[in-house]
Amino acid sequence: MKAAKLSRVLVLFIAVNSYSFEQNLIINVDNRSTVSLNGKWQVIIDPYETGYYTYRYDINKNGYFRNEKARSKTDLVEYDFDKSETLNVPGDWNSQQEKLLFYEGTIWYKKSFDRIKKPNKRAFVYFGAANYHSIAYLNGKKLGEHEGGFTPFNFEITQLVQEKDNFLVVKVDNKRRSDGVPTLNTDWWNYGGLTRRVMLIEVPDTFIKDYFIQLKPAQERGLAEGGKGSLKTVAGWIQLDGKQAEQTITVEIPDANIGQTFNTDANGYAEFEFDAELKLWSPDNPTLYDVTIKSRTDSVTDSIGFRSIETEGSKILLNGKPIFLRGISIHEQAPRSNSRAWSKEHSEKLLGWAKEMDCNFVRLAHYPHNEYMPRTADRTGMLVWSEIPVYWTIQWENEGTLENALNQLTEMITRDKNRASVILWSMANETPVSDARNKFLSQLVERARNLDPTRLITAAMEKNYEGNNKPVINDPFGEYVDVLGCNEYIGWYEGLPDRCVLYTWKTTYDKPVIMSEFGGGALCGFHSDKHTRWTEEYQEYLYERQIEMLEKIPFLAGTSPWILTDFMSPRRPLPGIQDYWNRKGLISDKGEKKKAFYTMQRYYAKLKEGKK
Ligand code: GCB
Repeated sequence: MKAAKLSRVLVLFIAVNSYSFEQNLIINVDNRSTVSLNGKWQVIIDPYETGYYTYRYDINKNGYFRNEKARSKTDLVEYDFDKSETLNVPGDWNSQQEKLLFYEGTIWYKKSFDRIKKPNKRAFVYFGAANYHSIAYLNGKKLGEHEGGFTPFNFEITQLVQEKDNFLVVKVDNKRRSDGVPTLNTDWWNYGGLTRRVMLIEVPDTFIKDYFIQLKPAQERGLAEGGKGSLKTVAGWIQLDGKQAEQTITVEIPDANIGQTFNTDANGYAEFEFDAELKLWSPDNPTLYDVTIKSRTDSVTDSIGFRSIETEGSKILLNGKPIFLRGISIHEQAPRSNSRAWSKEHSEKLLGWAKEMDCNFVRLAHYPHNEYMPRTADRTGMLVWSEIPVYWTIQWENEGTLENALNQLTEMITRDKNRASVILWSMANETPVSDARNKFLSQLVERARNLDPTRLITAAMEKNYEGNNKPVINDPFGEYVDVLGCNEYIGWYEGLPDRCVLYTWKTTYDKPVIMSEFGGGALCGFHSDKHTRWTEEYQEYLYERQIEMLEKIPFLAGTSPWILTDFMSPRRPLPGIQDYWNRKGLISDKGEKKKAFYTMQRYYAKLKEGKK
């Protein structure tokens, strides 16, 4: 696997060249030896960053990270974590205190802990995500920084951690930035804080840090005559971290009678390939195998499904057979809550609702969701589109912005590349066409293909017009992707629902198209005639008309309407209707299903029966 090797080189390259981006991500943290640091953390709200800058706006060497205390009655210390209020971790701060609902700035978090030291073990602190920029310190020493609010990162603390009275301080800043990813403008709540779990991970001196185990990608299997090549070859690589780089590794899949041995090289890296008789993973049969990787010093088990995903003309093929993606878009909004989702229960509820609608596919918008989502999708049988927040008007010509986007992409793929559910990596959403944007996005595609040659690449794009009622999908970025996503709001931002049926769609690409967004707003419980905006009847009518239109698009390979549930957005102030919620959910913020939910459910039931 040449591509995998290249990716490893790329990852190492970033690690040495970029101070602020931590690339030594440990994967599959659920199956490691860990200690949770979740729970109450002491916090200091610091809108002026007094704990970081001096009054001359230099970085303060005596910042809050030192966790100082006044030790005598004459001492002047103007903060005290231990007398400060607390916030729950994981959790956004906005939904935990009314005064923080609209807060955008810095909050300092502190957690104290003891740790029993064990010989020959290394320790890491792992953050599931922190939005947006964070700096972590242990016992007064800086561990590192991280930018990007939706991907995990970890820092090694082996040398710094003590048996007693450790204090971990994290400065989290969710100020929006014009050069950020996303940039200043989004249609979702800018939830700040340690939004996902935090834990200590304990590993042996030399440990299995990362691995990639999937069916060999289509292009490498080759097209066997009359078919799509063998679906029996497993291929991948393993990366050790530590001094004992050269080791013998075993990959075991007991339920498939597999036990294969390989040797890692002087960099702790091994590629492998072997044949196996496997029950293929699919939404109808989400078979997962326990895969155990053993080295002399470490052992880690994962639950992995095996399936292929490829395209042929305008069709998407799962395990060599055409599949229509009956999808729904989902934001990481916790069910029946004004907070960001983070737990296994949240993911089970959200994906459970999608199942109830007869979906086999979800678009996880507009950023990588917490790891429970793809894990739950793996278990319950749901195909996944996963994307990075390259949204709307990113600074296309800014090298730092590109580096940041590449890094978020790398972290997303690193974490989820062994999830059978994930079939599509999406590079961007509704970005305005320009040469600079095409160049930026094509570099993301190159990185994604290098890191993961097994999945399809997509992006949610916009349509153009070739004449009256003649939309055409011809975004030049379409050249680079395998599957075209198209967002359209006919009947909501563009005319009234009846307009849909006049449209004849065209594409300039012989590639599958997913209608990655369509929809309209409705306040649950607001009823009137179907021409009254914001009613459930209007939304239902819009969906009916959309479906009529979609059924006539020959190259359509899937749909993921906007959106499963209402979600919070500062761009949606209309009193009595929105109250800072985007109301395009098919399910309300209270968990009630709107009429259009059932419209989609009926459509998908029909498609499923027809096995389109
Ligand atoms: C879009 C965006 C999505 C918005 C949605 C809307 O096109 O991709 O992020 O939330 O429209 O509701 O307007």
